[in-house]
Amino acid sequence: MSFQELYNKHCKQGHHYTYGTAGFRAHNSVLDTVMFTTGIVAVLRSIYLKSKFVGVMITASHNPPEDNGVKIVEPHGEMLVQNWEPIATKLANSASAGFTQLESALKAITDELHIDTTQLACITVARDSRESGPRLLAALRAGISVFSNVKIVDFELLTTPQLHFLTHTLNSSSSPSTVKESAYYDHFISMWNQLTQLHHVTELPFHLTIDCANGIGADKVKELIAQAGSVLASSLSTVNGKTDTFQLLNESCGADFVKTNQTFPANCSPEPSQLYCSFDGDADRVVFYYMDDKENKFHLLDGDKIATLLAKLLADLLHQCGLSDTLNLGVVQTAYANGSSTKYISDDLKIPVSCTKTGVKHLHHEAVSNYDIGVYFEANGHGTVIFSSKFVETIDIALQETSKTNKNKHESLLSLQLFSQLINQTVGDAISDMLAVVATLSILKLKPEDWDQCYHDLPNRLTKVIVPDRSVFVSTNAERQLVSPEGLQAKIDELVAKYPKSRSFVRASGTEDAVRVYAEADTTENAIELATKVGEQVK
Ligand code: NG1
Ligand code: ZN
Repeated sequence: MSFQELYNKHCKQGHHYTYGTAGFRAHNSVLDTVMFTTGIVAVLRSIYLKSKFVGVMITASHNPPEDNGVKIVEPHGEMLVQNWEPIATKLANSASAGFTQLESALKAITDELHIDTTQLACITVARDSRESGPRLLAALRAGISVFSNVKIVDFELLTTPQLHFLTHTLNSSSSPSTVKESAYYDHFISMWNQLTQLHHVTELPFHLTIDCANGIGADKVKELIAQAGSVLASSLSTVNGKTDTFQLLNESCGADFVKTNQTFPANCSPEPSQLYCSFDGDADRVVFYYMDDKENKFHLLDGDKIATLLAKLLADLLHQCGLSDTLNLGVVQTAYANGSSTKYISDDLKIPVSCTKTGVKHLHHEAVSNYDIGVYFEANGHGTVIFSSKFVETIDIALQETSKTNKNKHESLLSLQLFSQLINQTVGDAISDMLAVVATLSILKLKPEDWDQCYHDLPNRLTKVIVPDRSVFVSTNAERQLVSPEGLQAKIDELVAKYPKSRSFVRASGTEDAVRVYAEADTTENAIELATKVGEQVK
């Protein structure tokens, strides 16, 4: 089919698209056009990067089943570089205006970037379990097929982090044609086995129930458990794994539901002191929780608790190797991190902590720029740990120099090395993060209550306000202060001053047409009152 025929078949006019925090996301019915143009963008990006594999993931993560979305993955697994986001937006909105507009926008871009569209493009694609996935994938593939010299690796159903990992693996491999989905399981199971064997972990200190949000993570984590062997198979089980009942996706379950409602998901019968976790719809986020044995209350162990647990283990290991002054470790958070966690990291762990704008691409960037070991998590459970090339070289050299007679140091060095591989460094990954947390708790022999003891969350409230135009809410200082609308920040400051230990901020969501209000304070009543009063100022 010609370019125009493909366009006519898949594109509709009239919708306005924006590349948001997590790519394009909307109701599936308006997404065919943007799938088509995202296919084109991926091809251009691959050619621009000298035929490296560029990934395209079709998912709407924690959003409702009828939504969908698409995001582009860079060759080494990062999110699309920010200066290409306007290109993606431009092509989508040109296509939405008409074929001629799309054609001329494409020409303007290829001319400006000197992209020869006859060169080879290499693309990986995958989708989550949504009903609209196959149709949208067809639109995406049509966009890709506008170009004749393309190699596509279609992984079909994957979690988002699997696609990031496999895209990176393909680009690093000398024989890309041999890279299959199994490379993901082989890698993480091998690291898990080596790390836990080194620490003589023969059983977990709890049973872990995984709520899979009825999403693609269910099939993939089951596959991993089945292949992993007895320690995991005997201590892990899954609920909410109905991937093929589309309307159940994220319904009363999943990481977003648990974090927002601070309660157990559907189909989970909690037992005291056992551990639970929830993935989101595309398994790039995870939060943990448990029920205590005294009051049978729900306790959330969110992204902040994950970050502190991992940062503490890594700091201890660095100390045991005598490398605390050589390799710098830091934690990156957003304004949504609970104030108690920030205080605990800096005052008790004495680890530097920085704050960035919402969206993992910002946290990732900050971690790469500042730290040899950068632990970054959003409070909602989206995050990972990244390790610099200096870290890799330093550990390699130290391992060679440390004779096995210094057994403790050798073990700590090896633990650091294995840990850096057990974490999916390309992007936050519910499965890999879960393995890292479970390994840490098993090595340190911690029960859920022990993990929870490190600090106590300040009571907090996150609400959403629908406004006529969220673009007027412009913030600064890592989104903690508003510069517009004029005068609003002063009113927020006035309200905050009235409550002990309080903090509140307002920002426009990057994924929903709404403004978010966050407040924390000394008591739950005060946090709710503060969020309500700030919310009233926003309307
Ligand atoms: P927005 O809608 O910009 O607040 C939400 C989450 C982010 C991130 C993105 C991407 C909160 C408060 N915000 O962003 O942390 O996960 O979605 O999915 O949780
Ligand atoms: Zn997600």
